[in-house]
Amino acid sequence: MPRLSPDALAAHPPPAGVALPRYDRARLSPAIVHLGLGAFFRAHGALLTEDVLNARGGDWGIVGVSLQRPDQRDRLGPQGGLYTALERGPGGARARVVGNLLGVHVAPEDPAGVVALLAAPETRIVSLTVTEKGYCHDPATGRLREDHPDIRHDLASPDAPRTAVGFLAAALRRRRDAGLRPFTVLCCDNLPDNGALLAGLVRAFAARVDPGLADWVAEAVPFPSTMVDRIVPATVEDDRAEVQAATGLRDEAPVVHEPFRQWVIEDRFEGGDRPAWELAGAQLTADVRPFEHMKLRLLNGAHSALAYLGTLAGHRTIVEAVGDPALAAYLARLWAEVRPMVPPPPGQGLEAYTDELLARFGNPAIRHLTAQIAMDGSQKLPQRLLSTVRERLAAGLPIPALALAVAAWARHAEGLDETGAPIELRDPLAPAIRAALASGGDAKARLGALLGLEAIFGTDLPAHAGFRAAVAGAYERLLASGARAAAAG
Ligand code: CS2
Repeated sequence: MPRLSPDALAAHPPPAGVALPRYDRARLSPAIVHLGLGAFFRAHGALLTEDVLNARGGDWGIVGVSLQRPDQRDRLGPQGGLYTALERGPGGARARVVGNLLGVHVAPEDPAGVVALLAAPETRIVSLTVTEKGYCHDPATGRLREDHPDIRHDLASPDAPRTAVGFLAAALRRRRDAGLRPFTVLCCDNLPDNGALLAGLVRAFAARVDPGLADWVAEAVPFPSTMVDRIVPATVEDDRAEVQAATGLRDEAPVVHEPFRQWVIEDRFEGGDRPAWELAGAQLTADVRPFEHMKLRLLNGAHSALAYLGTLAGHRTIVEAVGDPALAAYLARLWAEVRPMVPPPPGQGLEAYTDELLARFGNPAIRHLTAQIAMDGSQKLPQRLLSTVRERLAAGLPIPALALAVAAWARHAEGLDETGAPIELRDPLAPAIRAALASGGDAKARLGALLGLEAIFGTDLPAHAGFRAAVAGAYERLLASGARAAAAG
C-alpha cells in the first residue's frame, strides 16, 4: 500500500469521492505558524483555511510547531505535510486530502529555529492550540504562574524557550528590534476571553524580561479572541485502516471529525491581513464573548460532567454516556440549570443549541473517549462549570446538577470507578490533588481538602457554605448509590 505523499497522490489518485486540494501548493508561503499542532487544529482551523484556498487560491500556508513531542513531524514529514481528514456523520463518512501544511517543527529540538521562524517577516499569523495547561496560568485567576517550572526556565533563558508564552515573547521582541510589524496572535483554545487572556500572559512575561516589550505588546500586537468548535476524538488505528480503505493510500496521520464546525473570530488582525475565513463559514465579529460563553458552558461544561459521571459509571465514550437514560436525564437538568446564565448570542436560540448538542453527542460514528475529556480537569472546571456556579449562587439559585458534576470530578480524582477499576489521574495539578486526598480524614474531609484547592476553586467557593453543602450532598449520593442513581435524580 503506497504511503500518502505528493508523488503517491499523483501516481495513485484516490477514488472520485475523495476530495483533493484544488489550488497550487507551490504558491503557498509560510504565512501562518501554528503552535501545538494536534488533531484539533488539523480538523478545524486548517480545514477552513483549506476551504478558502480551494475557493480562491492564495498563499496562506501553515507551518506547524509541536511544543513537546516529535510524533506529528515524524508522521507528517514523510507525507510532505499531506494528511486525510475523515468526516464521520450518522449517515456515513467522507474523506478529503488536505494540502496546506508546509512542514512541522519540533520546538525542543531547535528552540532558536522556532523563534527565528516566528520572527520571520513571512509569518503573519501565529495561531495556537496548546490546550488549557499549555498557557501556564492559574486557572482560577487567569494569571501567569511565574513559579511554573517551564516559565521559570523561559524567564532564565528567553532566547531558547519551552512554552508558548515564552516563544511568543521571544519572537515579538526579535520583530520589534528588527523594526518589523508584529504578527497577529490567534488563540484557539477553549478558554474564556482567550485572546485577552493570552495577551495578559505575554505582557506579564515580557514585563519580566523587557518592560519596553510589554508596552509594545500592549500597544501594537493584536490578540483576537475566538470560539472554536468541532468534536475531534483522538485518532486510533481503526481510523487509519478506514482512511486507507477509502483512499487507497496509507496515511499515518489522519484526523477524524464530526460534520459540525463553528469558528467565531474577533475581526482584529494586524493590517487586516487574514484568510477570508468567512468564505468557509467562519463568523467574523466584534464580540466573541457571547458565543464563547455559550459554548464553554453548554458544550464543554456538559462534556466534562458526562466525562466524570460516565467514567464512574463505566461508560467509555460520550455516545455511550448519552445513551444511558439516567445520564441523559441528568444532562437535560444540567442544561436547564446552565441556560438561564447564558445570554444568547445574536441569532442563536439556546434550546435549539442544546438540542443540536444532544444530537452531536449522540453521533454513533464518533467515539469520543470520556477519559480524554476527563483529563486536565483542574484547568477546565473553572470556565466550564464554576463560573456558572458562581453566577447562580450570586443570584440565590440552587445548583444541584452543577454540584453533582463537581462531586463526580472529586470522586474521579480519587482514582477508582464504581467497579473498582483504577482511573488514571492525568492532570498538571495531580501532585496537589493527591496531596489534598492524602491529607487524612474520612471521605468528607477529603472532599473538603479537594474543594480547598485555590488554583481551581479560588478563595470564594470554599468559603461559600451553600456551595460546600451542595457538593457534599451530591458526593454523599454518589458514594451511597452510585453515579447512575445520582444522575437519575
Ligand atoms: C472536550 C473538547 O476534550 C475536551 O475537554 O470537551 O475538546 C471538545 O470536544 C471541543 O471543545 C469541541 O469543540
